Amino acid sequence: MVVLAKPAALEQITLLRTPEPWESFSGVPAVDLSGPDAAADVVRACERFGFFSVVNHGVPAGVVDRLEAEAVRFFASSQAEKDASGPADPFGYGSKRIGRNGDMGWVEYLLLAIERDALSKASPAPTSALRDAINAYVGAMRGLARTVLEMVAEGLGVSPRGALADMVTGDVASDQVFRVNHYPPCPLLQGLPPNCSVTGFGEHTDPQLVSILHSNGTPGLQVALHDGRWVSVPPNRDAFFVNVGDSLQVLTNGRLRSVRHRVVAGNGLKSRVSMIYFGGPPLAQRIAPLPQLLAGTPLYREFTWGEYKKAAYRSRLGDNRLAPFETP
Ligand code: GA4
Repeated sequence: MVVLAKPAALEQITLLRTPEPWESFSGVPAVDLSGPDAAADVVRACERFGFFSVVNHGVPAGVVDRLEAEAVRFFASSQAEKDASGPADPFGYGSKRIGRNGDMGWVEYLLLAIERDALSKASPAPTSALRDAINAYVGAMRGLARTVLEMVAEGLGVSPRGALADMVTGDVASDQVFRVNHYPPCPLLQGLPPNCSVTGFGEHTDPQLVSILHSNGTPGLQVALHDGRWVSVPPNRDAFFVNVGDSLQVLTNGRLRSVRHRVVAGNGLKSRVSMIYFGGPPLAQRIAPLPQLLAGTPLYREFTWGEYKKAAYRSRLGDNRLAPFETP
């Protein structure tokens, strides 16, 4: 982090030193979901990084392109039109403010609740074209989340194979969230050193089991490796990126660890647009290390997803939210 005199509009947003181009990380595993070793590859990637991309995922490009185009259209509309869908408390349009506890970023977004396979009534989409595009996209993400979680279970030897996937895409209504982020270039960075970036979305881990991200091929996403080093993730429009979330960390008794990640905004020409599906379980779901994965002592005490979610929404973005749930 650098300390510099900065424009007033950035006062509450942290400036970062951008990794140099050679710090762009070529080691993010790309898992071929259609390959014979996919389950083992998924688990290996989850263990090493808590983060990987998936290719040959079967999601039609049209579903992605359609939502991206609708999202671009929405973010290009007037501020008054966008504000009519806000504030994001908890769902709707938000700008710069993230959560309720003072976190700020150079980002605007739509944060929406999903009920089963469609936008919930608590989160009306600004236009019917956007709503239809989101519903089609979320349907595809549920399928992808199911595949990935089944592979995690298979690769770890958890049975039945659907044990984890059912928590997110099973019969009981689960707690799924969908977010579309827009990171415009930051003109206020002009005049500051060229390797200076502004925080788009501050570092954090995702509380759910799994998150699936797609971006429009613009850089900005960074992940923390297990040794604490931050690296830039090379963008790939044709892939989806999967994050291990805190709940999966607990269920696997820490064998898989949630990945700390963040987004930096630069002063380049292109906006970054990302869309993220967060797969959480039903509120009443008990989260505890799975007996099948418990060789020694449990690292976490049991809690419900509702309990964890409540605690998460009281925390700051960068907090270690699992610490209070660790066993002594
Ligand atoms: C991080 C992952 C998801 O984007 C999110 C975020 C949520 C929000 O934006 O309202 C939180 C954040 C996220 C974790 C801690 C709390 C809640 C902002 C924040 C400071 C939608 C989620 O589920 O948790």
